Amino acid sequence: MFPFSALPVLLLWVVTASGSGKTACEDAQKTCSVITCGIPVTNGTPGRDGRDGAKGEKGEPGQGPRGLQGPPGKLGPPGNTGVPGPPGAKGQKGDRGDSSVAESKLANLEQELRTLKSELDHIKKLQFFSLGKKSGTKLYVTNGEKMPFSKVKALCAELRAFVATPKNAEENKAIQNVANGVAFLGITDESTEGKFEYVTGGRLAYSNWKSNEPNNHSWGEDCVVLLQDGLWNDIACSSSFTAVCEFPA
Ligand code: FUC
Ligand code: CA
Repeated sequence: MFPFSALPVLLLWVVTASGSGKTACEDAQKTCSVITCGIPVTNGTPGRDGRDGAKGEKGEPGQGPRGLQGPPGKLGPPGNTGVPGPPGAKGQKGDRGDSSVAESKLANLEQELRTLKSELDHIKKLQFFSLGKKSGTKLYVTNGEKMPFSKVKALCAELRAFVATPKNAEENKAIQNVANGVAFLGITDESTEGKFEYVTGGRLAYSNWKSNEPNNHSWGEDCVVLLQDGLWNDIACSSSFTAVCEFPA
């Protein structure tokens, strides 16, 4: 049994005898606010692993040898259409083909057409001369035949002409000279009795009625004839008189 006065010595012994325990206690005093220093004990089992820390920054590329090249990737989508290329070089001259034969035939036809036009023009001049046709005046033609008015109209139409129709005294005289007899004129009142009009349409611009004509004798005179003296008389369209056709100036 130790006396109370011996207690401080005993504590000092315990502290000096601990060795490494004294050092661990002093280290702990640097970080902990309350440390109970005592006799060192055996370490316990390690605690559980802590949670994963935050992800670190990407490291520098490694220094090791480069790996083998991987397999080729998938085929990509088609690209856009490119701009047109420059025109190719001019080809060689082709063989003499059908088109040149056709062109040759066309040239011959064109020459033939020029010849025909020239001949037609010559024939027209001869005919106009023989008929006494003057430039700028209508041409009146007859075959000397007598026929009803409907036939005169049909005959002139067939010749691409009209029934002779004087629009002034000069034309009236020209028809008179050609007809050499009584000739139908292209004038009737078939549409409205008493109202004489051109067969081609329109009211009369000129007339040369014989005195007391038109009289619509026997109530059936819708056509007009040019008498030998140049005067006009209304007459039945069914009667036959000389056919005179008129061609434009
Ligand atoms: C006159 C004419 C008639 C017919 C008759 C014979 O009366 O007006 O149109 O020509 O003569
Ligand atoms: Ca009459």
